[in-house]
Amino acid sequence: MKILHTSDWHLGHLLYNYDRSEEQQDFLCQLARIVAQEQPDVMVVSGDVFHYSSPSATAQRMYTEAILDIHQACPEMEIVLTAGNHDSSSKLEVDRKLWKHFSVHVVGKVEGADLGKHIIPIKDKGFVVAVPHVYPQNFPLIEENTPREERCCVFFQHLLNKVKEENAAGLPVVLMAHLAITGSDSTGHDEPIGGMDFTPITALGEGYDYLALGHIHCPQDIKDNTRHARYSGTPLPVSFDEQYPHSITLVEIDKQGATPVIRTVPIHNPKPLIIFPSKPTPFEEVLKELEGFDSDLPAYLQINVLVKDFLAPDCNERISQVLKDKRCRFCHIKMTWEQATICEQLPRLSLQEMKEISPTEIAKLYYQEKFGKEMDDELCTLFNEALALTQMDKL
Ligand SMILES: [Mn+2]
Repeated sequence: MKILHTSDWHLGHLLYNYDRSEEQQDFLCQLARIVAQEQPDVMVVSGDVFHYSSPSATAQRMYTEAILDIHQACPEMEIVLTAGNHDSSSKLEVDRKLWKHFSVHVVGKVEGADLGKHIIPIKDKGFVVAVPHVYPQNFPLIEENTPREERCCVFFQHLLNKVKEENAAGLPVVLMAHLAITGSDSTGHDEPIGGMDFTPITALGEGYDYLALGHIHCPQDIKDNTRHARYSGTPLPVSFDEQYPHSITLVEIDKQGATPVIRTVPIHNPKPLIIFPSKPTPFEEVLKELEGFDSDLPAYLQINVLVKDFLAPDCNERISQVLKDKRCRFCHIKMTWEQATICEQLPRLSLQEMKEISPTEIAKLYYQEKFGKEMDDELCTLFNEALALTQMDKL
């Protein structure tokens, strides 16, 4: 079985309010060309098809037309799409029945009553077990009295047991999931408040030949002695932190139990996300260097500024002025302080120590760190007055 594995398209994503349909459309065309050339048996999209749970009409049209084009590029190929945490699981399923006519299987929701929808036979080649994103507390109850924290594990193993019954011929099995696996590299990833939930790979059960993962944007193989798992990563960067090559993954599995042969096909981004300059640089120098920036490159720019005391209030306009005849787009300024700030210093204090010193002491520490001298009496008095006012508010 030959599998094209991709995920995290984030269609409709706006980067600092800039519309990205052009490069997203470009990626989808590249994908259709890869499909035409490779003729896979199945294409799996492991979640985060859209960036917003209510995608714009443009994003939805782009999706529909692209899936039809991809289907045309290889009519024999099955397509399996699952919902990620960014997608609306029910909206993705709206056209579920319609898509079946084009060999497209959309799995948005997990419902305890219909487990059959997660198991998709790929002609006489193999099986795909498609699991969309599910919050750990929301896995359905399969066996009576299963504690909540074990329901994920029971659910995955139940599906894999079910596929085993159907798979008398011993064909390869691909499992799809959209979650963060313990031990995966999530550097630069947007973490939700309260941190990311990590699931050990063992919780996803046994009985598959390849685990096609989505959610983590950095492409990577998951190291495990007995299992073969991979994040295909984003085909296009979603943030400036994704400074690594982007690709889709092709997997070939001869037979059940065989080691999958994995390779990647790079995706070219016509509008790269560039951190400029590569190292934090004082603002006036940045402006000079920007003058020499390639006028024809339609890149998005994060401006990397080294700040001594403060940034002038007109710095955004001055950058825009320098870039006005160029094709690149200014997104934002990333500031790096020349001196370590209190944020880097204070973690040395434990929570208990923080509680024991007064707000004025913390302010003095901050001032000392930031400006390299002691806070003067006048500033101390002002600070105490402001503090007294906020405390009166609390009463
Ligand atoms: Mn994602």
